[in-house]
Amino acid sequence: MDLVNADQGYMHGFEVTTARPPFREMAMMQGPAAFSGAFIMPILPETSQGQYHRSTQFIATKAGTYYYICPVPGHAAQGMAGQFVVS
Ligand SMILES: [Cu+2]
Repeated sequence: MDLVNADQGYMHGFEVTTARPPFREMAMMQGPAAFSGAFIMPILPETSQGQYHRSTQFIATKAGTYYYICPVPGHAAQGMAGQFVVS
């Protein structure tokens, strides 16, 4: 999984979590990463020097419906989240 932060104003990260919506302000505290490595710490916003990016690899070891969220406080609560289905 590659995360590129093309946002010029905010940090963003990535996590596939065991938590389920509704997500609160501190959504990253509602549950651990669903799989080992399914987490990218928030990365800095885009600057005039370019975009920050980070990668991770993980294996989704158990079928089910999970959610991906941005772990920056408030972002998942504002909708920066979605379903992640493993079949
Ligand atoms: Cu975010």
